[in-house]
Amino acid sequence: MVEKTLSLVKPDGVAGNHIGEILNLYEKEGLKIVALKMIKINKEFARQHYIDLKDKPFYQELVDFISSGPLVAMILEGEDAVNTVRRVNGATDPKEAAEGTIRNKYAKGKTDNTVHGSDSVEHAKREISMWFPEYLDSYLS
Ligand code: IDP
Ligand code: MG
Repeated sequence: MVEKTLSLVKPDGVAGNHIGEILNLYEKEGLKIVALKMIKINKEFARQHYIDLKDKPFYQELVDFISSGPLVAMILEGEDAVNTVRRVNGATDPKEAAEGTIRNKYAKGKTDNTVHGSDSVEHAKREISMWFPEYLDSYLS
């Protein structure tokens, strides 16, 4: 199935100069970058993005981190895009991330783990509509 998914290069990935390498890894997997922007989000937007994790002990730390500096948001499109991005990103904890994955290469910690990828097609739709409302009509129709 051709799908769309949302990926973020988190503030640590931007600060570490890894944007180009990360885009390259996605493109080499055959994923198409169909929307792309750099922004710094506020805490309210961060809380909404991670609303499903609101009861986790690390929620506040996560909200503070993801809103701490500029990040790169993109919509990626391709066959099995949701799972492809999550495979290329690697496990949440960089210590458990497989060799060659983005988190294995660049992530320093469990919170500052360099990238985000939507975890399902349903969540991807929600996240794309949040992060790219300006593309909603053309990309989700
Ligand atoms: P995912 O990004 O691999 O889908 P989730 O469980 O959805 O992982 O968690 C969202 C984000 O919250 C992670 O990418 C990471 O930044 C942060 N996070 C997850 N688990 C922990 C933890 O145990 N401690 C601190 N931060 C965490
Ligand atoms: Mg997740």
